[in-house]
Amino acid sequence: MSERVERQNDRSVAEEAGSPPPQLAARLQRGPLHVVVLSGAGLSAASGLATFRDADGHWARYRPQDLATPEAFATRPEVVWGWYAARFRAATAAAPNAGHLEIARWEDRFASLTVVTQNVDGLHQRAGSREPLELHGSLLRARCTRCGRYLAMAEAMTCPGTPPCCDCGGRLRPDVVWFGEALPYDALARADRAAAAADLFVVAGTSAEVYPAAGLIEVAARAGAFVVEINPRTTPLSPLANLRLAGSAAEELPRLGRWIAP
Ligand code: BV8
Ligand code: ZN
Repeated sequence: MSERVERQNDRSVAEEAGSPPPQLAARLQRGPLHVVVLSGAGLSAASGLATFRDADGHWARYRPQDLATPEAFATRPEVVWGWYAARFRAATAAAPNAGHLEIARWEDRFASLTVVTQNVDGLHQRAGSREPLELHGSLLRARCTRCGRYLAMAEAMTCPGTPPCCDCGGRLRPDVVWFGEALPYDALARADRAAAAADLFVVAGTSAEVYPAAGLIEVAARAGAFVVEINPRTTPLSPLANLRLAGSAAEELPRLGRWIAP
């Protein structure tokens, strides 16, 4: 395994001039890359959307078990629905930032690019990423707990009741994955395969605390991928990073892009 490079903000003169750190340069010389990006709430912070575990994040104000579990929805459906409806309005009012746009620019620039996200805000799609794997579902969709029908969140919010009801009388819920719920099988299987085959694995804006999503970083590192972590703070999986860019994803992703997809 190549040596770990712990980097804070010490930008060498070469880097400032635009050339990549030596370990990354060596990897880039090996030829076409299979690239995987794993994003978390920190990527959308620069778009004005709250993260979960930062000091000003959702979990600083609420307990996850009160809002992001099936039990919470069963006992206080109107509170859970209200929280997701507010986050849906915030997400639709937000705009993709330079980090989302940079990742979208990487489409068709590598042997393969797999965008995997824990985010449910839909900003990758709006930035132009063709098919992000949404491991935790999407705020932009609702589904019926009785007949399983899917509908756009915007439409669901016009249905009667709080939470709104489906035509069949069933209760509608946000189409997101709560704690204790299984991730979508196909998205997770594709993400796992991509991580195991990755040459370059870019982790942007995640605390790496939620599994099985965070486990993808371990899969990639074990398979020999060059791991780049973009986060102003270290995480439990920082030791697996070959390169850490300690800053905002909105700035560090374009900087990384100048090195890997000039
Ligand atoms: C499951 C709903 C099984 C959607 C969320 C193994 C070990 C330990 C625990 C478990 C395990 N396996 C399963 C578990 C239990 C649990 C879990 O992981 N618990 C943890 C907390 C201990 N996992 C589950 O329950 C999962 N389900 O495994 O089911 C199963 C199998 C079969 C059948 C039945 C069941 C489900 C996990 C999904 C839960 N849903 N939310 C929503 O409302 O959004 S979790 C929530 O956390 C969000 O989805 C979010 O995406 C996710 C991860 O958070 P992050 O995105 O990382 O955000 P966070 O705030 O934490 O961090 C932000 C980071 O950004 C910070 O590091 C910060 O420094 C950085 N940052 C800030 N600003 C910037 C920045 N970075 C860059 N630029 C910036 N500007
Ligand atoms: Zn229904």
